[in-house]
Amino acid sequence: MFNQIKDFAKEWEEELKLTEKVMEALTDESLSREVVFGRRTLGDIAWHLVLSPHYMTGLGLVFDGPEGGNQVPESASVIAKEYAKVSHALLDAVVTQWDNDKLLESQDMMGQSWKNGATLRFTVMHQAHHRGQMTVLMRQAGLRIPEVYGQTYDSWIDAGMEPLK
Ligand code: NI
Repeated sequence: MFNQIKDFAKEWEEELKLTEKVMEALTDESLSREVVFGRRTLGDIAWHLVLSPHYMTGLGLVFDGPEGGNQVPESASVIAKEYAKVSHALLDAVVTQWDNDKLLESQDMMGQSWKNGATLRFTVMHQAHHRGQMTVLMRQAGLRIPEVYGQTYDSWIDAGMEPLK
């Protein structure tokens, strides 16, 4: 739950930078990597993270959604570009259209009454959850994964150290 717009802004800005790094590490070929046969792909999950900030327009925030709507692009660079746009647009919308009082107002979310500050917290956590799914699929696809909350196998090797198990 966020009680202050500035707290959300600071955290979302940090989180969107981490997500941008992950998005920028995607390749076109990697997008078809599936969680299990016939289920969501890496591209589906990445695009879900592009679409999800825009769900906040259902709570009255006004900003543009990604180009292409629900259709997952075949280009990793398009996904990364659209993510950067929409994640910054959400940030701008919250900072310019809501105030601290607005965070305490409740609205319907998935059939429940949630304070707007709680919905923003969910948005941050939801992104971290799917970003974690992405990095596993990216590793399985043979990609180098950027550091998110700490060092990766590759950065330990680069540092001349024994990677942690
Ligand atoms: Ni989701």
